[in-house]
Amino acid sequence: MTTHLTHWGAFEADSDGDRLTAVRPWRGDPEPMRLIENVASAQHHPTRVDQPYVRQGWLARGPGAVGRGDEPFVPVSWDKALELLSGELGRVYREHGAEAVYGGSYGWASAGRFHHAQSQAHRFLNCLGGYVRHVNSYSLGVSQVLMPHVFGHLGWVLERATSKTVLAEHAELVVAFGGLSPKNAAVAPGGVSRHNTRGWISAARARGCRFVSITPLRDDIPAQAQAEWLAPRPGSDTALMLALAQVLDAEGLADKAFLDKYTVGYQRFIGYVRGETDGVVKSPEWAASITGVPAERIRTLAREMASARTFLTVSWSLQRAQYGEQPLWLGVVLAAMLGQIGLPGGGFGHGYGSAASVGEPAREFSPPRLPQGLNGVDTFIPVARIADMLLNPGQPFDYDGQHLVYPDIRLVYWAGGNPFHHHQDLARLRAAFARPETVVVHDPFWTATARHADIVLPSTMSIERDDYGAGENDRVLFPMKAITRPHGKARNDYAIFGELAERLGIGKEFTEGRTDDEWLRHLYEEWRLHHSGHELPDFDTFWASEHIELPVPDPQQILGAEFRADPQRFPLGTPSGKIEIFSDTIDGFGYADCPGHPVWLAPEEWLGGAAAAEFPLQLVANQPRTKLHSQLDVGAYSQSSKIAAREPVRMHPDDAAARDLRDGDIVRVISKRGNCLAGLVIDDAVRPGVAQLSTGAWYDPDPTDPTFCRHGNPNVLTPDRPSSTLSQGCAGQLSLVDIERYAGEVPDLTVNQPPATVAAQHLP
Ligand SMILES: Nc1nc2c(c(=O)[nH]1)N[C@H]1C(S)=C(S)[C@@H](COP(=O)(O)OP(=O)(O)OC[C@H]3O[C@@H](n4cnc5c(=O)[nH]c(N)nc54)[C@H](O)[C@@H]3O)O[C@H]1N2
Ligand SMILES: Nc1nc2c(c(=O)[nH]1)N[C@H]1C(S)=C(S)[C@@H](COP(=O)(O)OP(=O)(O)OC[C@H]3O[C@@H](n4cnc5c(=O)[nH]c(N)nc54)[C@H](O)[C@@H]3O)O[C@H]1N2
Ligand SMILES: [Mo]
Repeated sequence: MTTHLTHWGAFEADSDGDRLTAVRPWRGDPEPMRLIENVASAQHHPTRVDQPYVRQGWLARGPGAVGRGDEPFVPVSWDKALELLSGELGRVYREHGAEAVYGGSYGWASAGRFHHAQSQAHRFLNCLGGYVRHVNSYSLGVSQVLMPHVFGHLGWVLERATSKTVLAEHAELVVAFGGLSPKNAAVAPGGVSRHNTRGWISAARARGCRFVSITPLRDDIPAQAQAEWLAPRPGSDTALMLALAQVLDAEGLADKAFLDKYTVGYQRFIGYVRGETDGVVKSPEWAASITGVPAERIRTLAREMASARTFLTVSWSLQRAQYGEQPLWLGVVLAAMLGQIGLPGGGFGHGYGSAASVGEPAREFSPPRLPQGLNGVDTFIPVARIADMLLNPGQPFDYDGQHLVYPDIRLVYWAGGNPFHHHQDLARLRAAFARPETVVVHDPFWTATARHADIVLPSTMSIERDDYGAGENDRVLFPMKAITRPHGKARNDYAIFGELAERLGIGKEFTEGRTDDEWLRHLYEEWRLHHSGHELPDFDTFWASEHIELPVPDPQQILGAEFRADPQRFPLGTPSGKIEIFSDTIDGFGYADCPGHPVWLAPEEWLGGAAAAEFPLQLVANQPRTKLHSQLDVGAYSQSSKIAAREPVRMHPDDAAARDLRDGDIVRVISKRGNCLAGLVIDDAVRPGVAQLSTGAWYDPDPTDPTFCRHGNPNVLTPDRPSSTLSQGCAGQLSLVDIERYAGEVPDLTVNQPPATVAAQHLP
């Protein structure tokens, strides 16, 4: 048995050289996840890319967008593909410069430190002179920008987050905005060794800790929590939080001493809460009308929070929405008003149910990584502005106090991500992808993005190559030995970039003369030398081992403990060094959609607004339970949750009855931007008025209508609208929709088969 690491956990497997013959969870994992079942079942699926392909029209006519996403592909040899691609890269860099290449290549790719596709792509493009990059992530686009203004660098907030073991021992009340989703905590970037969500929650509960889960879905928290479920209208948490602040203030429950010593700007904020600035007291009654949560429960919850050791956590999903700054900022403000930041079991957290890494104590140092080199281009975009960039070259936009301009992109290079999964308003993205002259994709699978490319190069899966890996904040470093040969003619991204680099005359810079095996050994030994004060085994010993453990200096860490002890010596990473309840910096930007302190701003699409008259259901497009994003959607576990091959959509029995819908119906989900098919699951775990359709179903557009996805990708429905001018982040979590029974004959899917191909000799 060989041990292997994925973003969703470690497993052990046997193989016959070509396929995995037996798979079982890594024996060290106390709460293994069924997502590992997707790997073996997807490996040789017909949608694996078996060899290089070039789009017919691009091959026949040269660079140009006409036919992209529609035309068949021509299988070509590796030699031919690399010749064409190196020629095209040479042309674009020569004629238009590095600023014409978008190489952000956002996406999760696979676990493994060396073969990390995005790092490989960045290193390669940097050797060529650079590329237009992206900043921030789809995950945390708001948090990454907001937190440094109000609480400190996000890396610090996440890495130094209070340990789950501390919460298990000390918290008396956990108030979880967005829940503590066990499906999400299955995953961490780079891998998870020991899943422990149910463990820490059970331990806390056994000690009498109470959980309040504030979400539209009852199952956003494990049953072990025995949580109270409050379900405000999605997008209205800000109002609920303001009312909690109002009660704390009005009843003298706010910790004045803490606020004086550790925060700035409280007076201006609380003036707004009291209604001094706009004449509206943000009372529980006011919030009840916005959120639908009874005023009395808001009032009593505020009192309970003030009288217990209370931990307040905000999921990442709350910030992946229009005005996503507000609930996140208020989470910090409420925790400051309770005065428990830096105390065991109290304070603030961000994403305890969003990823396994949050609440794992920080490692003393991180595992080896591939150096990416230096980017010769300064131009960047906030990651979720991709369609805006491609559609609006030369146009100005604002971001975090900066005035920026969109570049004129001629070539898009993607390795390790799937924008036709992750971006919003996919029909608009398709129009944007019709702008560049050339689109290049490396992927193991025929994803929708690969189908919208001109040159498609087959990458290996991580089980087909040697690597090593450890997840974010995870103390276990695993050797990840190849378990099988590569599928078909697939190659490692490193090998592809290495060959291209040779042809482009930058071979030495890119490879430094090393094979992949030599890189693994080199990076490891360099890293070991760098940390020579620690007992790290040599490479051969490590490679022969099952895993090694990295040192963790403070397993019982508490976010903000040093700051609490000595705010002068350990200031926060904010301009004032304190918690900024009012931010002069943000106020100075003058953005109407994110003023200087948190406020209630009604989103454009929510159940309390005018748009709900036409589209009366709030779609929650959250992360999928049976896969990671779009990865291995053809795998067995992902397929087991489909209904007639469509992605499941869940809704409340009352909403189903009002539409005369039955469990298992194929329905059409409709928004202002598009529509998709889905299989109906009726479930009272969903708040009335809400529909849940997770992301991840591979986009299967109707050939005559790209706004219609036959499979159930919610991103044909979601708006391509930024969180705010401040962060320009992804706001894909929420959208207004309606749902009806699908009247027509249910069309076949095509995305579960490879795209049409034509042989080279049939070219015009
Ligand atoms: N509506 C809505 N949309 C969302 C979200 C939401 O909440 N709502 N969430 C957003 C979030 S948080 C995220 S992080 C994004 C995720 O978006 P992505 O990270 O783009 O999604 P993945 O499906 O993980 O894409 C990774 C791709 O890499 C490929 N791959 C795997 N291993 C390798 C490799 O070794 N080499 C190469 N070349 N390719 C490889 C996989 O096959 C897959 O196609 O989605 C975002 N989209
Ligand atoms: N199984 C699995 N796990 C994953 C991933 C995956 O694809 N699959 N993706 C990983 C990635 S990249 C990321 S970034 C994280 C994302 O972590 P999150 O962003 O936290 O995850 P989501 O599933 O998008 O949302 C969590 C829950 O928030 C609730 N919610 C949505 N809108 C609102 C709202 O307005 N108010 C309140 N109170 N609650 C709301 C929804 O009920 C939803 O189930 O998950 C990671 N974990
Ligand atoms: Mo994410």
